[in-house]
Formats: sequence, C-alpha cells, structure tokens
Amino acid sequence: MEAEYITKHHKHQEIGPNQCSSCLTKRIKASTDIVWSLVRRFDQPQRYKPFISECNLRGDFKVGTVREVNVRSGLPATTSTERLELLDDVQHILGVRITGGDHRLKNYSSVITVHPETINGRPGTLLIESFVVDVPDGNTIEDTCCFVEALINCNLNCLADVSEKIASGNSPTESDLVQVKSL
Ligand code: A8S
Repeated sequence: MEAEYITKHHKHQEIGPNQCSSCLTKRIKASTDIVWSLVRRFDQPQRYKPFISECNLRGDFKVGTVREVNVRSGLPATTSTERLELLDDVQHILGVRITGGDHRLKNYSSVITVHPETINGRPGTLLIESFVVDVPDGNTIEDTCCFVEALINCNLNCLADVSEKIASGNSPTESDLVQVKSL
C-alpha cells in the first residue's frame, strides 16, 4: 500500500542534477480525521511544527495563498514565504512550495498525504511526506537531504505527539509542545 500511495501522490516534477529528493513516513496512533485536521491548517503550521514561532496568511485561506512564517532562533533561517499549491480534503493531500525567505532552501516543494491504517486494532494513520529542493552552493546532496529530513522528522514526531494527545482526550499543553521543540 505504502509504495502505491507514493507512486500515486508523491511523484515530483523531474529532479535536476543539483537537487535532492526524499520521502519519509510516520505511523501515528490517531485517526486520519485528527491528523488531517492538523496538517490541512496551512494557516497554523505552528500547531505542530516546533521550529515555527508565527505564521501570517496573505489573504484568504485557499489554493494559491501565501503564508509568511517566522522561524525560531538557533536555525540558519529567520523567515520563509510559502505557497499553498494543493489542498485535497477528499484524498487528504497537501502540497506546499517555498517561494522565498531568509534561508537556504531554494525551490523547495513538498507533498504530505494522510492514509487510514489500523494500528494495534485501532484507527491509526500512515503519513507520507516527500520533498524536492535545490542543493545549496557548497553543500552535498547528502548534507542537504540529511538537514531537511531531520527538520521533517522533528515536525512529524511533534505532529504524532499532538495527534495522539488529542486522540486520547488530553489536549496538548504548551509545555508538551516546548518539550518536543527542545528535541
Ligand atoms: C516544513 C519543512 C521544512 C522547513 C524548513 C524543511 C524551515 O522552516 C526551517 C529551517 C530552514 O532552514 C528552512 O514543512 C525553513 O516546514 C525550520 C525556514 C524553510
């Protein structure tokens, strides 16, 4: 199934010689309703992305809308400008492209899909996130891939944490989020 989902939804445009691309998966013990309700909020990435401190939408929430995000200190970045490319509430697909900002990820584009899966006999979620990005001058493909994968893994671990808290009826508290942030 996983391979089928990837072939179906995670085919990025042709990957250039100076680009890198990868695909990560995460299993979450919460329903797709819960996980998708967090992932789809293009206007509120800070609900589960620990490195984002603030987000402002330019205009209405719809495909084509741009958000300005502020990045927490300690990273080689301060801001990012990101465009909502695809939001499919039926198939649960979110596509985002980074169009600018003060950071080193040029031509970054990502797709997240969310799929129902039974985990230990309970409703769970398989999340798949893929990306493609330019390799910055002076960096290797491996370094770039590692850097981006580490950031995405932090996001997905935090997303799992928040989703599983909601699923168990405990709303996540600010201190839970701070704990994940410091990982
Ligand atoms: C996402 C994925 C990534 C975000 C990266 C990879 C970023 O927000 C951070 C550091 C950077 O150097 C680049 O889905 C950028 O958010 C945390 C500012 C884009």
